[in-house]
Amino acid sequence: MDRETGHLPISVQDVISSLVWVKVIALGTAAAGKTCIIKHFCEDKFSAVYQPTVGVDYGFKIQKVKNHELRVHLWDLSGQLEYAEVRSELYGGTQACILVFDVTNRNSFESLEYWLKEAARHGGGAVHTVVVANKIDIRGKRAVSAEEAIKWAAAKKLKYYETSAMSGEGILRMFCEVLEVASANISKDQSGIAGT
Ligand SMILES: Nc1nc2c(ncn2[C@@H]2O[C@H](COP(=O)(O)OP(=O)(O)OP(=O)(O)O)[C@@H](O)[C@H]2O)c(=O)[nH]1
Ligand SMILES: [Mg+2]
Repeated sequence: MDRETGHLPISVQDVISSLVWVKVIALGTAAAGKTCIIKHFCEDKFSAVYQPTVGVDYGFKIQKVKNHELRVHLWDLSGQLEYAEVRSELYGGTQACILVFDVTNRNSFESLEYWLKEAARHGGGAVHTVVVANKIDIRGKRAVSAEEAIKWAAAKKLKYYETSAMSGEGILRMFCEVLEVASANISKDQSGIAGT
């Protein structure tokens, strides 16, 4: 069989370097729904049983955004404060951050400031970050109004989304918009490097 150089039109190396890899992290108070949001996005599944993330969980999905197939790595960081040291190792190389709170839990909303500060301390401050108000399917128990959360996000210059990991409402749209910005930022960085 002919295996001379040039036999294949594109080398494996060219294919690998043409792939776009995006690292997304999920942050927020324990039980806000980070794992469920990621599970819904990656596997279209939901579990009502709470299994706290021990340190970190991980998800992967190939997602088409604007005709590009993105390799999306989702690092799902535990919201338990005792895992701060584990999280501190995982912020590097991040392109996007979803900051999740539970609309039925006021403390999870009031803790967003803490999560922003933790991310900034570990170099995650400059990444594309959005606020995600989760569990909007639980009507009647809402402890944080959309109006208040939108105002907070706007003051921080962050985009705001509402989701339900149970019904799936808002999840695909949120991830597609986040990935569109993150991948555009990667392209800008790469063209900057090429131009130097
Ligand atoms: N009704 C409803 N329940 C949800 C939703 N998202 C998550 N839950 C439930 O909330 C609980 C916590 O969800 P997780 O996704 O494990 O929370 P987490 O943010 O990953 O928590 P940690 O891993 O401890 O940081 C589970 O019992 C889920 O079933 C939602 O959108 N609607
Ligand atoms: Mg979790």
